[in-house]
Amino acid sequence: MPEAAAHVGSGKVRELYALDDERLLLVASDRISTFDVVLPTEIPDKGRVLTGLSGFWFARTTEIVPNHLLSLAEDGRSTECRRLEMLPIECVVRGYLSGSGWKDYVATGATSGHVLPSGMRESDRLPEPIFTPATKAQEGHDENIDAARASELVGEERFREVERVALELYAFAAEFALERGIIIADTKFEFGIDEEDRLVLGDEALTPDSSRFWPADEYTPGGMQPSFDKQFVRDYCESLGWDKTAPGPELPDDVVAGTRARYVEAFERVTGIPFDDYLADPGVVLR
Ligand code: Q0Z
Repeated sequence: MPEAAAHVGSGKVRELYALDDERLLLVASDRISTFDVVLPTEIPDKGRVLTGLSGFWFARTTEIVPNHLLSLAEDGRSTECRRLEMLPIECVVRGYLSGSGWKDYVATGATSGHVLPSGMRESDRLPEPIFTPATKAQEGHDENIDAARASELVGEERFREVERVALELYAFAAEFALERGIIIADTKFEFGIDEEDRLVLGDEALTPDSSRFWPADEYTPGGMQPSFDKQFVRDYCESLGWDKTAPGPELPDDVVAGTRARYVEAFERVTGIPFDDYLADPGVVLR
């Protein structure tokens, strides 16, 4: 990283630096969060898996929408990107009924204004994918909002554009991943606007941290599905009877190794590229 890069933001597991007025460096750490708490134990190469997967999707979706990626750094965990004016909404697409979508449905029969068929079970596939925007909460959880509220926040024309683009990105990626044995149940995109007023896909995209990845061969609707990547961590934490407040527990070596293997498996299944090839040259995911 250049000496002069100024730190401009921290996420739970990522850091953001300014390279200059037009460029940012997005760095994915090996930290892992579960039940909204960052754990003291890292998962080796997790940040590289997420950065490589995002880069892979960015390279394959440019015909749907331009994105912020300029280059992947040699370290495999850092993305040099264009600085955008980020939209103030989370652009969530759901193909399956889970998480806050399921909660909303149980309470009201709808989520983000989409009235859903009666009798749906947790994790059921939706009749068609739906766009369920949410506010960006500074603290606590994002709140799902309807199209009218999202349109107030970004403008009606921009809302229609992000909805169309987000649904198109999800349809492409969900079909691609399902052919490789992974259900992308839902995903969150973050878009920005460039200096020419064009919509640009930013942040990370279609990773297990911004989406629910489920193993397709274990899909059993009617309850919660195992997470492709984090299930060992969740099961271990549940076995401790931890109250899910910070600080979280240290992870034993076998849970770390099993979780790292699942992240690497997700990378290799989706991309078809051996992870060692990515470590040797991150640019391999862009070709
Ligand atoms: C992304 C975030 C992280 C903390 C701002 N291309 C862009 N242009 C302008 N802003 C952003 C991006 Cl990606 C941007 N975030 C989310 C990431 C640490 C916050 F690594 N915030």
